[in-house]
Amino acid sequence: MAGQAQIQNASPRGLFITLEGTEGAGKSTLIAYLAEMLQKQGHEVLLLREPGGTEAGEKIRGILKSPYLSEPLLPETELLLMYASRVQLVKTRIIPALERGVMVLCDRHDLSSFAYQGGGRGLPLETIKAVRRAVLGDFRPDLTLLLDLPVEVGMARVSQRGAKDRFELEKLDFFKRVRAAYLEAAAQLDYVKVIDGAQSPEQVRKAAVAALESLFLPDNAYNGL
Ligand code: Z5A
Repeated sequence: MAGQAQIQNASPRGLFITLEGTEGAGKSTLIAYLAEMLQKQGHEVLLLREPGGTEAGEKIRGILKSPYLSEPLLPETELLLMYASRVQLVKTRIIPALERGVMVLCDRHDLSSFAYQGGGRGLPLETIKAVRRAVLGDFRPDLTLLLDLPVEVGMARVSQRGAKDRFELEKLDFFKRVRAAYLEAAAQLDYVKVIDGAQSPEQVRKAAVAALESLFLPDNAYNGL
């Protein structure tokens, strides 16, 4: 961490930074590094994950990840549970923290729904956008780091883990559709920065820090948030 550029936020409002990617992309690894870096630089940091992060959200996470449901969850049910968890987190944790100047880092957010429930499960994007608009309005991250890598590489990284959850039991094709949907969405959203997640951890960290620094460049649309 020596020699790291100082991430300065001139505004009293905090920044909302989210990490996205398919399984084993390295989100949890990177988010822990970024949280520590920002804390060492004197920022107050709130580390969250989706689905989850609140009492209700963690219970919803349990339902969503359980491989033991005797009746399959409909894609629509899955989508609404994701947004139920998300809106609870955004309104009770994220927005109040941003208003206090806290740097909020979240492992997955909205883009996951477009990738998994849209690309993976095949729900129409208009349905997802309508749910999003209804509960979150215009709220969105200041920066999303999408760790992109071939799904086989991510799967190989996590292959030694024990019992699989409901998502991890999906086939390769599902995750390929998820990856494609992520990249398609990223191409249309200027706050999403795609990082090659197949690089070494050190290279991934450098690219992520550069993206954070770019939030504060004078010509950046989000400068001075
Ligand atoms: N989901 C959804 O469908 N819709 C939604 O709206 C939301 C979520 C919000 C949550 O799973 C599931 O919910 C998720 C999508 C769905 N399911 N899937 N798949 P989760 O939170 O339990 O799991 P995850 O988000 O997929 O996390 P993960 O599998 O642990 O991946 P990761 O956090 O990106 O990876 P990691 O733990 O940082 O790294 C994995 C391993 O690779 C680990 O051993 C590291 O040491 C190693 N690693 C990390 N970086 C590198 C590099 N650069 N090189 C080599 N090795 C590395």
